[in-house]
Amino acid sequence: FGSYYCQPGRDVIVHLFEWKWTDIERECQWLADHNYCGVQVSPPNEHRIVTDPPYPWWQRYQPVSYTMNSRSGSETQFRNMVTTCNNLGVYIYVDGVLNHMTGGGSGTGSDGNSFDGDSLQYPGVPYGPNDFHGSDDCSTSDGEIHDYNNPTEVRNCRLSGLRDLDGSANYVRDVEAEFANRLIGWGVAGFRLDACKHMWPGDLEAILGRLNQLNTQWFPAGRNAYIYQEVIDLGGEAVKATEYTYLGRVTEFKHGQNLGNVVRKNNGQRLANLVNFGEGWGQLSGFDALVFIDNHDNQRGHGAGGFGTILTFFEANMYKIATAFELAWDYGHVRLMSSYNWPRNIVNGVDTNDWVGPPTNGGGDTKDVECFNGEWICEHRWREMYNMVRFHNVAIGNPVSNWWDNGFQAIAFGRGNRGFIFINNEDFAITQTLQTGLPGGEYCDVISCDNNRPPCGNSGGACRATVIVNGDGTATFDVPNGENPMIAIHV
Ligand code: LAG
Ligand code: CA
Repeated sequence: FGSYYCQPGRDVIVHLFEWKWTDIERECQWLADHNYCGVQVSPPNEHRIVTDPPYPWWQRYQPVSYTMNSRSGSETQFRNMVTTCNNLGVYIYVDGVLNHMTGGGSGTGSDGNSFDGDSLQYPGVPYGPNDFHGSDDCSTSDGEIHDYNNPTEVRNCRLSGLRDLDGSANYVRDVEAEFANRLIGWGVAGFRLDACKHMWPGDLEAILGRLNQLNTQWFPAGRNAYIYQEVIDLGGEAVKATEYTYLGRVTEFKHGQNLGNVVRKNNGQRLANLVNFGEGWGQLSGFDALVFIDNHDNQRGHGAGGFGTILTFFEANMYKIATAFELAWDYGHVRLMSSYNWPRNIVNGVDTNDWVGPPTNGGGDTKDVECFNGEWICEHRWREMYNMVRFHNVAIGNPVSNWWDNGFQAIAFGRGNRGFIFINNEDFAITQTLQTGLPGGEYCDVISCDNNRPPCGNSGGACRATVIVNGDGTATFDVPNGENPMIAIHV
């Protein structure tokens, strides 16, 4: 389940976090035009509606049933989105929450079904007490996970009070597979599976073994859904990411942590150290890894966050440097984050507004997306990002070549005869002649310009000088420091 299907020349997926289905449906044309492979969407099934705090984003990680009315829209809107996007060759990856249901308390979910987390009743599924882990398989006194050195506790006890499903039960496996197969039947291409550290690999294997193949209206016959499992493994815990790689890809949280530390120059880190980035840094095999600079959790200090480490749109310049490296380098399957703004307020290392949901029309009613209005950030629409997505696509299949560094914070490398990038994270500008490996000609810097070949486009005046590659492949780079201190060229 670790191989994914994209239109030729596309590879990168983007998480349109908390976007409504109608907005994603509209965005797919833009994504197709800019060569994105697909979209990760927020959990589409019925969830708890939390009012204290008011309508946090995390209410969607408390399933109430597997029916399809959520904060992002209705079943009809979801299906229309999948159809439209698939017809454009942009595929949909669903965030699947299979480990648990709600926390304690009772109420009505986003699709009108009742739930009672205290008595473990979820009639909309239906699930009852027998479908959950209990004191027979979780031995902590309060039923919570405390000891991350105890794998049984991590899998069978509750994560933050969330009612923990018993994935060894055939009924639970059948219900979850039926849900996934319903989505696959509508044309969904795969799943980000939430909280896999808290599920037994064998239970996941049993659920995945029940999955249908992708809908042949859009996909070649015999294709499996693409599965990437969320396992936070920064080392030092009992559960390892490598326990899951036989099933599909696994989120590599070390990737964004390492790149955040390097670009921030934490602990004397240098860009030059990236020469063997990836497996050489103790990360998963690139063929097993789903990689990202930040995700919806760690950008706000949840799940493996760290405000001095993880880069986000709040530190746009460093974020663009890290993302440009990630997209130019040859490691892992890249997922970009597309965020909404919120009043981040870090007090003693905690964001007091870490719960704040997407822009609303009042209450829990999400506003339509309007990129760059101060509310929706749309990182995937930043020129530096989508032009580097293009660089990435053009470079597929070509290993890193012609590495150069100054021993400190300046590096440059190519991808065969396809592309070349220079990143200057020093405090001074650099002029340097290098072998690019590219065919001779005139290239535009795609970090600052609209096009890769003349006419470069002025991109609101940002466009910098073109780069002349000589017949022997050499070129002289004048790379500024400060804002966008990079030059990237590609065929
Ligand atoms: C994940 N991956 O493993 C998601 O990426 C992450 O966003 C989910 O947590 C988590 N696992 C469970 O699906 C999020 C928030 C939590 C929130 C949880 C459930 O990070 O903070 O917990 O979703 O909504 C919240 C409260 C807790 C409370 C719990 C149960 O913050 O204080 O105990 O709900 O009521
Ligand atoms: Ca569990």
